[in-house]
Amino acid sequence: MTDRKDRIAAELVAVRERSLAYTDADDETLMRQHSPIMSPLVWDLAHVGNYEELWVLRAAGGIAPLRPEIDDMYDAFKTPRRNRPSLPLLCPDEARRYISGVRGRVLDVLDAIDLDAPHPLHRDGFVFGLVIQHEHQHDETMLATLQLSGRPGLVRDGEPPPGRTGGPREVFVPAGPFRMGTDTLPWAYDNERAAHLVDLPAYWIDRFPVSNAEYAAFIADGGYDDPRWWTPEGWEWRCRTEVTAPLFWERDGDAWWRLRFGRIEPVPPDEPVQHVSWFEADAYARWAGRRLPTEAEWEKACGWDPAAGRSRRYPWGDEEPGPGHANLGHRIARPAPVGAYPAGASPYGAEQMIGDVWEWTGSWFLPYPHFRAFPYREYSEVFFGHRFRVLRGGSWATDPAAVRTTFRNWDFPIRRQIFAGFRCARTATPEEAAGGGWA
Ligand code: AVJ
Ligand code: FE
Repeated sequence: MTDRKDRIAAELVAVRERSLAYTDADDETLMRQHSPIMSPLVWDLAHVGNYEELWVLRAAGGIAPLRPEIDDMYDAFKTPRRNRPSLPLLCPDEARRYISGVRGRVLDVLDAIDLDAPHPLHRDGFVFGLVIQHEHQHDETMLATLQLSGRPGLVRDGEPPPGRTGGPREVFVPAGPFRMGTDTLPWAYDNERAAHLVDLPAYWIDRFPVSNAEYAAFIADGGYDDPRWWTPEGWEWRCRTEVTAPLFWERDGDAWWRLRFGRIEPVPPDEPVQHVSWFEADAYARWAGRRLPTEAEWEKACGWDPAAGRSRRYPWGDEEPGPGHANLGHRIARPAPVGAYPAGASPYGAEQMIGDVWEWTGSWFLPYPHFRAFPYREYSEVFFGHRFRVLRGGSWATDPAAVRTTFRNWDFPIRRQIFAGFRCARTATPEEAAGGGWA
């Protein structure tokens, strides 16, 4: 095998080890639906194998279906999440056998194909990128399910690097065009294409994601009880759900505790807040006299290199993420404190844009100019419109293979089980814009 093929094979092995680790539990834990908005873990497990069968074996490899009778059950569109527990799902052992049978043939396809062929699924191993990223995305979903389950154990944890305070709280991004999206990253999704110029007025964006301490100040100031900070839909949601704090937070007098993977612990003040909905993020920003960044503002601050006139793959450059760059790949089971990754700063000086928490943006999930669905409409196209908000940057639970400066994620504005937080932005005053940030 070539180096490129070895690399793909290693990524396939790594993601499968991860999926098996999250499902190394008794059958009852795997078959149960822990929350109506999530699948039983065993559904995710068989689904990633079925997706691999559909795309690598059938579409790219021309191999006849192994188990066509299970396709509908593992098709996310034919079977909504709430119906999944009532299906005759493969039991955990059957699911593990099925996905490992698929995987064996996937490695044969990898061996046989030409990565330089003009075939759009074969070229640069696109179809392998598709299934590797897909499985990592489901692994992150499984972690959210495990968090919702309240089950202790199973989820590995580690020590976060120390945070760092001091220095500016926001960074200035001068007015001007930048190139958004990509035409060249071989494993980019259809929704990240095509690259296009976006001209933005000058703005400020937070250097770090909003911390738990900052968010607690919003709560203490009555932020959840003041409709001035909320959009009408957000206020309606807040009143109907009676939400008064991030998901998994518990109040004890003046102190806050949180449930994290089955353990109760004090809320760490310097950690980026997570498990807030878009409505809460948006309300906080208004309370703080700011707003959420647009998706374009987020991407420019994260990846644009003004000196080189090009976008970087990661804020620090094109180098693969190392442990000093960003909190990715579930090295630890939580966001690291703000300031923990100075080496991961972007050209404009924004930190922790990749990793730690997904960041809500102010934008709806819409297609870029010249969007073309590839390889199927149900990955992105059917979600475009004014229903989903864009999230950027990945979380501690996101694998490096499934995030980059151009990567777009999306969810309903009410969702809180995902590992999402946010940072704020504001439009620069004319004086600031003219003075390079100095008014
Ligand atoms: C891009 C994370 C919103 O999990 O619903 C998984 C990814 N697409 N299987 C999701 C996805 C098909 C998707 N998100
Ligand atoms: Fe899927």
